[in-house]
Amino acid sequence: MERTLSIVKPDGVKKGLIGEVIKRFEKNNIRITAMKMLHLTKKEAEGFYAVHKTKPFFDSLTTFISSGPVVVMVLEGEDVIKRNRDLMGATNPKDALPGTIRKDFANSIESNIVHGSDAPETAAFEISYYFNALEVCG
Ligand code: 3AN
Repeated sequence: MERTLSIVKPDGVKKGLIGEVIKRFEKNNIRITAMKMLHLTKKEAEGFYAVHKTKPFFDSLTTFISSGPVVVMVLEGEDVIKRNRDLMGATNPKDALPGTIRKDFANSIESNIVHGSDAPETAAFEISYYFNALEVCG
């Protein structure tokens, strides 16, 4: 059994897509074991995206993710890291396959509706960034 972190980003919340994203998880047998809404400060966003600190898009990315409320969730299931990323689609919505969340709803590589951990190590860090052990039902 694997865990991953999902975020409905500020553009997803503004477009009214929280329910749509959750529906896709539930339809695909992905269990939600923790969930909350929060509005990150710029500093909190920088801590979360620290791996991208040297990238040219770091400032813009952290400004965007702290621009409004987000919904963070822990997802659980077999092979859930990959299965969530398959549901999300490619980072750039132009490259995303039909039927994926990003193809269906995202505007750009930055405003791309959802985040999902990309490996077990990043999932562990990202889950612990938002949730303590008591907050994850599992
Ligand atoms: P993903 O979210 O698909 O795992 P990452 O981890 O490569 O993608 O990038 C993290 C976030 O940084 C992306 N979700 C996207 O919002 C943003 N991002 C990635 N590449 C670019 C880029 N070239 N220009 C602007 N934003 C980017």
